[in-house]
Amino acid sequence: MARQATIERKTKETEIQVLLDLDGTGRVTVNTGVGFLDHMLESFAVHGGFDLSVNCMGDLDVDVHHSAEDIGIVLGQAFAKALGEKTGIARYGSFTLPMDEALAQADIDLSGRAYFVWDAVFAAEKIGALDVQMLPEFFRAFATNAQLTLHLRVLYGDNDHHKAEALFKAFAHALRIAVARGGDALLTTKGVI
Ligand SMILES: [Mn+2]
Repeated sequence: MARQATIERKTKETEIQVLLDLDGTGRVTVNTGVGFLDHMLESFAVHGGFDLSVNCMGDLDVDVHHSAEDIGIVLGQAFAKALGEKTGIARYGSFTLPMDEALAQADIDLSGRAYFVWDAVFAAEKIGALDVQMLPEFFRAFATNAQLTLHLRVLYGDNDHHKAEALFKAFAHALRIAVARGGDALLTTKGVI
């Protein structure tokens, strides 16, 4: 069965369309109005092996807060919908990814329970037009709406662009491992995840 989903969400702050295919080939179209966020989401899709289309018309005249958070919400919803019943998936995924001097780590359990742990320090307040404070907000929104346990760490690094990009790529690779299908079993003693 195809593991794909389309979600549209419209509020007074943002209007977002997301198309996600977990078994894609890295076909990516991202237009959020925030260049650095486009760059991160494109990296996420390519490294996750996903097809991804994101369109966001947000109130960027206020700031990037609503757009970044709401994209996290809709992406998380699309992920949960695309993943479906979880039969046969690896469930767990961990990946440590270097980018030059920076090292980032992502650990995932597609547990059905939303939990988010963030351990990262950045030097600047912004990367491009993206407020660094919105990085954990984006990932928290994704984890909450996808109902997954997500731990993200930057172990070390100097350059904020590298640290953020290493995080998105580590997240993508960990997710790719967790959603990989290997059989018909549901990896739980509980009967449901
Ligand atoms: Mn880059």
